[in-house]
Amino acid sequence: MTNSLNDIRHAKSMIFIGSNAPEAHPISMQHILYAKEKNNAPIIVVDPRRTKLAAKGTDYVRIRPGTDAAFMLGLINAIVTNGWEDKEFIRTRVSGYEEMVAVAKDYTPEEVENITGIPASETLRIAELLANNRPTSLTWCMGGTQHHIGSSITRTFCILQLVLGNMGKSGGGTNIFRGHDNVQGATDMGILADTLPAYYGLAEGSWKHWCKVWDVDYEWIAGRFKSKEDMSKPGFTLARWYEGVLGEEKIYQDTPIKALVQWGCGSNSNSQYTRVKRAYDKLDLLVIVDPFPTMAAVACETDNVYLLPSASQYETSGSVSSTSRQIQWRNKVVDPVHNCKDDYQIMELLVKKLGFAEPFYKNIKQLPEDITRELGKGSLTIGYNGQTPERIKLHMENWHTFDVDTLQAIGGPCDGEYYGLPWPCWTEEHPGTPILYDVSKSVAKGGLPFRNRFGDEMKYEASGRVENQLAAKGVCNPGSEVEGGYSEFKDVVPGTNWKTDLSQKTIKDAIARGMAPFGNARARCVVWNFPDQVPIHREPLHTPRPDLIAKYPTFKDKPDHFRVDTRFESEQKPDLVKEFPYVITTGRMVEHMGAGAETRSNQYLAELQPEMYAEINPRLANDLGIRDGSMMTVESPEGAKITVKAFHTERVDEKTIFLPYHFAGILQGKSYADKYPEGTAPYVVGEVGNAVTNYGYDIITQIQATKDGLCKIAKA
Ligand SMILES: Nc1nc2c(c(=O)[nH]1)N[C@H]1C(S)=C(S)[C@@H](COP(=O)(O)OP(=O)(O)OC[C@H]3O[C@@H](n4cnc5c(=O)[nH]c(N)nc54)[C@H](O)[C@@H]3O)O[C@H]1N2
Ligand SMILES: Nc1nc2c(c(=O)[nH]1)N[C@H]1C(S)=C(S)[C@@H](COP(=O)(O)OP(=O)(O)OC[C@H]3O[C@@H](n4cnc5c(=O)[nH]c(N)nc54)[C@H](O)[C@@H]3O)O[C@H]1N2
Ligand SMILES: [Mo]
Repeated sequence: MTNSLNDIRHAKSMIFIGSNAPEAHPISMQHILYAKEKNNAPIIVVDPRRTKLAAKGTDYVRIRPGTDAAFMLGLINAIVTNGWEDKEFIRTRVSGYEEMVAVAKDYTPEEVENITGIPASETLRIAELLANNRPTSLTWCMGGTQHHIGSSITRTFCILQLVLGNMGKSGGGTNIFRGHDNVQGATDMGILADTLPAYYGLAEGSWKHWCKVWDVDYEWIAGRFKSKEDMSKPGFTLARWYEGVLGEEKIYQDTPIKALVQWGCGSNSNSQYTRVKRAYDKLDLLVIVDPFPTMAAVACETDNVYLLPSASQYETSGSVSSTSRQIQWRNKVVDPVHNCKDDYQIMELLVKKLGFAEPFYKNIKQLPEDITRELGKGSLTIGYNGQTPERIKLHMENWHTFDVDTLQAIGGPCDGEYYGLPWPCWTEEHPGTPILYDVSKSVAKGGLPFRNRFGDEMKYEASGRVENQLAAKGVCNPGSEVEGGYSEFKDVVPGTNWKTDLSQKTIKDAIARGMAPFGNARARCVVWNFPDQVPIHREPLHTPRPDLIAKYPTFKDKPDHFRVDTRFESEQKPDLVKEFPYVITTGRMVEHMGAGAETRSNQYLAELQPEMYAEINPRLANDLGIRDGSMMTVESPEGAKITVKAFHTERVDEKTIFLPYHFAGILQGKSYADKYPEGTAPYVVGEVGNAVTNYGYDIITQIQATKDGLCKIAKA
């Protein structure tokens, strides 16, 4: 999130794309509805389903799943054609603009109508609405990401905001509502297949940086890997770990995966779950660390399964990072019940047993404070160094002194600081950065320019044009020594840069000179190392519109994509829609969480939503003889079939089926309810929705495409 939930209160308009906040982020609604009432700000909802957010919105745009990039490029086209772009912002702070506009010019409102199903007049109307109501706060969630071109789609959202000049401004920004309470913290910590903490990547220099932070010998760590090459090679992702076990697709490591530790993972969250289940069955060892036994624990046919019941968040303490980049301290409410151990204890015991405790724990004396300290020391890239446990706790104790509109403390011990010291918080004196890329404040007071990466100049492949990547003259934070763009800071301490200088002299030096350690550059519309340098529309792999494949084909197949071949072109079969004529999309409801192990075990929530179902349009249902409340089947092109209750609703159109993915305990009709250890079965079991989600993964991140597959349905 570039801004914060609270900052949405300042928006003059809001656009939500693939986000259903009343169900998935109910707390955020207090700010959204505040802006609607106070500023008369329109709420534009772009979603294939007429959601609860659409019900609270002023404008609802029904879009065909997976076509948001086309809609965004269409909005940009309409904005530029009418001269509504923010010319000064673009001239001074954006790069690759000409190259991007050259792409957007093909996305006329009429072409967008053909691709997305949104009437051309609607695209023009929404463009005008955004142009007349600046700044717009733009939010996207999983409806924007879970597609094979999810990374391109999300880039078009950012580019739209650049074109409108809505970045770095209160009430504007790209505000991606994150998932779990600490998922921002988990991402920042590097729980990904291709990065060390704080997005340092896996290159040798990154490992050496973290080895210095951890105070362990680099060569010793390197010796734990098969080879240095292996050490720098991204691992399997969570989306496709099971391919490493099954060995049915070509994998890029010597031996298959034999043991799996799942730590706080609900299991039936994986798409193509029947394949996933086969991988569980094939494992030699499965360890599940979770307060609840998950679907994996009961459906797995392997004998060697260990359930380590961990304590919950209420039984332990530590720092967590919110969607608004704020760090908060979570206090223990009660001691762990039932002799459970908390996650730190389980990890420490495991590390001890494996013989790594001595090198890794030598500087961790006070748990969990020292973990926060260690992370802060190394996470210079995103400015986690100013948020000491002492400062975070002081904010928690004095939260009543912070203003709800600005997030700034008014008087008291945190006077002038922003709540939760939102990162980057560069030093122990820094107040935190409430809005990213805001050049109206000094860097020392929480301002920031755009970051300089990949050099100071760029030559565009398509046009051959060379462009300076630094911000134009005159654009800088107040008090900046250089009155315009500048490169990132390096060699203040010889041989280091702002990201690797652990003495933090480089960062302090930059701030003392009124400058940002990472430079002052332009936001890029062209990313040279992505397959689509300027994002474009590509048809979903399993598309209901095969006539569009020729013009908007998917990518070539991608070998060794996180250690496994990933199909694109060879999976985009034009005839599939004949047998599987309906679009299947999946998502959330407010009463259940994720894979549902927790919420289906809560008697009150279970009572509110006791049954797996499929949303189906009444016209389609009636045509197929499927009565409201009767059973229907949903079948995937991969051959999985589930039977669920039909829920007639106009929320979905006549070609789309929606499934919640929170249910488990039953897989293709087979119940595992009796397999739960005594007294632990959830109140509610149901068919795993992910059994019928389709093949498909993002070309960059490999996120699973669970929002735009095809299916076949029938009366059960
Ligand atoms: N109660 C509850 N709250 C949760 C969660 C939960 O499970 N339960 N999960 C948390 C997590 S981990 C996350 S990531 C967030 C997710 O929060 P959201 O992303 O808001 O939730 P979803 O229901 O997955 O998807 C949002 C919307 O995207 C729409 N959509 C689907 N395909 C498309 C498309 O192609 N284009 C567009 N524009 N829209 C599309 C869906 O119809 C849906 O209404 O929620 C978090 N909050
Ligand atoms: N079809 C479909 N599939 C999806 C999605 C979708 O929209 N559609 N969304 C995807 C998204 S965005 C996400 S984030 C994933 C979520 O997928 P998961 O992360 O697998 O889902 P959760 O149910 O949130 O899993 C969290 C688990 O952590 C456990 N837990 C809770 N607290 C603690 C703790 O303190 N310690 C430990 N060790 N465990 C704890 C819970 O009991 C639960 O089993 O699902 C993905 N899958
Ligand atoms: Mo998520």
